[in-house]
Amino acid sequence: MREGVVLALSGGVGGAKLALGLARVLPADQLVIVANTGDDFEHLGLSISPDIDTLTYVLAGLDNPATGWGRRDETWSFMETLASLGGETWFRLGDRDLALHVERTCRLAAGETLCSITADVCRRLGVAQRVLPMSDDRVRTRVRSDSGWIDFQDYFVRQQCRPVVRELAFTGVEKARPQTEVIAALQNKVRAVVICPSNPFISIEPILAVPGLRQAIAGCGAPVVAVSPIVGGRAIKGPTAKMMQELGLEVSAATIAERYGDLLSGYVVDIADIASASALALPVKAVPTLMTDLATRESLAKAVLAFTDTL
Ligand code: FO1
Repeated sequence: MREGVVLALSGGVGGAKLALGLARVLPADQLVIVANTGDDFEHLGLSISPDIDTLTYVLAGLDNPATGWGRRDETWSFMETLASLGGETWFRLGDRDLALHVERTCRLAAGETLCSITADVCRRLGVAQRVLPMSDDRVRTRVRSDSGWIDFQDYFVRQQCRPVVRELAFTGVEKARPQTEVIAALQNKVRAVVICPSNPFISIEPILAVPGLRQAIAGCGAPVVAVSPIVGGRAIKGPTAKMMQELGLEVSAATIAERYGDLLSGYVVDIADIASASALALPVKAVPTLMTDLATRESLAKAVLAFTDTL
């Protein structure tokens, strides 16, 4: 087994599931999770980082199991009162979750970096793994639909992924610097880079688009393995399959691997998709990839790590 840390790239609810599986099978100091920040946005005057928070809550065991985002055991007095005042309530902010957004907003305004704030929140919530934003600079995913460009959360939440996606853009990414701790981890001993089963277009490609990051991953000397978010030709959650159709791509596990191109050393697909992936010119491992509970999160993590160790 190769020495070093496992670096996981994650965004959204699906990615956080495998991140939790990896966290349960690896010592905390051997797992570094790089979070997508393209979903971040300013809303109600607050700086909101959904993919960082989803990862943090899941690793802290505070996540809402029904939605995958936000906190469990929430109360909604803020939202109810905001509604009575005519405020915008399409993006649901629970009372406890709200405190994190307020605190992050204050600390960002005081000049603290997103990475530093995230590390402190993780420490306070008892998360021992490192959750690192892909960059401390502002990157914002936008979607071009038939009625023009819209911000990601407007597309994803307010319009519930209804608009047809013609194009995606990660505004600001050209000027974004990769988070220094991510680069440092990649220049240190790396056992494997795991691309979690997130939506590639909105959760992983923003990370790979940060200048220098894709090259640092490709050059880290460790295998890079992606886990397919498509199972049996379908996306488990979210707009991945719909986006693929709208972008004119075949909805298959193979298409995702082709999207990542020569970055991949190997690819993990669900048993249902082995035929689709068999035509790929790279090592493929077929295992059950549906993560319905803690045991399947752990077993997938173990299978992925065992596979990376063979590459
Ligand atoms: N997703 C929704 O579909 N509806 C919501 O009201 C919502 C609120 C929300 C609040 C905090 C947070 O961290 C995430 C939240 N999400 C919500 C998820 C968010 O849209 C993420 O961007 C998705 O999980 C995709 O990454």
